[in-house]
Amino acid sequence: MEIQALVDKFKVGNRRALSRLISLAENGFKDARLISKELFPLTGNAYILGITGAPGTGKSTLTNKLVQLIVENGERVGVIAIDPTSPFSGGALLGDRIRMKDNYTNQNVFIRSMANRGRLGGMARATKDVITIMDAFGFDYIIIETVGVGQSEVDVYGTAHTTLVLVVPGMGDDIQAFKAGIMETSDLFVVNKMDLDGANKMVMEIESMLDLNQKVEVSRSKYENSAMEQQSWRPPVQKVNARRGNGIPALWEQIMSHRHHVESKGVLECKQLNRFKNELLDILEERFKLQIDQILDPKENPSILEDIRAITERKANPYSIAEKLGKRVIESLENGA
Ligand SMILES: Nc1nc2c(ncn2[C@@H]2O[C@H](COP(=O)(O)OP(=O)(O)OP(=O)(O)O)[C@@H](O)[C@H]2O)c(=O)[nH]1
Ligand SMILES: [Mg+2]
Repeated sequence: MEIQALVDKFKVGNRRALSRLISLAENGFKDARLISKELFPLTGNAYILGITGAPGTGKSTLTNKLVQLIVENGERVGVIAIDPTSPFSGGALLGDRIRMKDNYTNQNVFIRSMANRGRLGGMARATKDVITIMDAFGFDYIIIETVGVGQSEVDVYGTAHTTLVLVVPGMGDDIQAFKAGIMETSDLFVVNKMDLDGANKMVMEIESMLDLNQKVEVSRSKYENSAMEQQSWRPPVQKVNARRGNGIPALWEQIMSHRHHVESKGVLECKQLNRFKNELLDILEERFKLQIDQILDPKENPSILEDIRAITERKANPYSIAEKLGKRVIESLENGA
């Protein structure tokens, strides 16, 4: 079968097979399931970096610099750009490609942009499959770049080992824009564009926010045990100029020191717990949703029309019909439909 043949090529390092498997996993739950079965056992070696921040803060520029550094260290890196500002035409995606061009043909680098199909959880189930596939391919690092708005940054934090949040000078005035959540979803703050006025002010504002945050009760934490993580790790704040590369080696040292923290203090177990709990939720949601869609589709299930008629004629109520359909969803899941 096709997937098996691709997997065989993938295992000997064929990049086209890598690309193709990613597309298959992105496009279909069933293929994703088969691919995971083949490739998941090969994973667990990649270190995952998340990079979030508002549009235009320099995430792609920074990613490019980190990619260069990783490759210079003799290691391999996969990049996932989630929801570039304009996914299908011109703009950001093209920009991303141009900025990342130095590395584009390099065998040790693989870059993939993906649109986040408006899924509930922000970062799609598919993104997690792409991580699995890249990890199995043997990348030492996987960098996930995503615009830090709403759910996606929380989702990245729940998946990555180390999450960087980018800010730029001038954002300081609306420091309130840092929702309470951002403190809990950052391992490291990067003040990019340090060549612009106000970089030091920005650093100070973040530091004082961190001071404040340490006093906030830990019970608000969205992540199990993350209170413990947060207590023993105060996110450093690093100034950089991602365009010219200033501060990048220092930033890398901070990342490595967070990596050391993660790997040495049982933090990894907490991260894994959250990460795979989220992944299971994504898979289950999608699995159930597919089945529910089928049962509500008159082409797949003509009797749904009678059920709805019964509701419109007030012979049944929506809850009783939903209960009946729910049982059918579970039956069809049990039959492996
Ligand atoms: N002055 C200055 N400009 C920078 C720096 N880093 C990046 N830029 C510029 O900021 C602009 C946006 O950079 P990107 O890397 O595309 O930002 P992004 O966060 O990836 O943007 P989106 O993916 O669209 O959200 C580009 O014009 C960069 O050249 C910096 O350190 N200083
Ligand atoms: Mg970008």
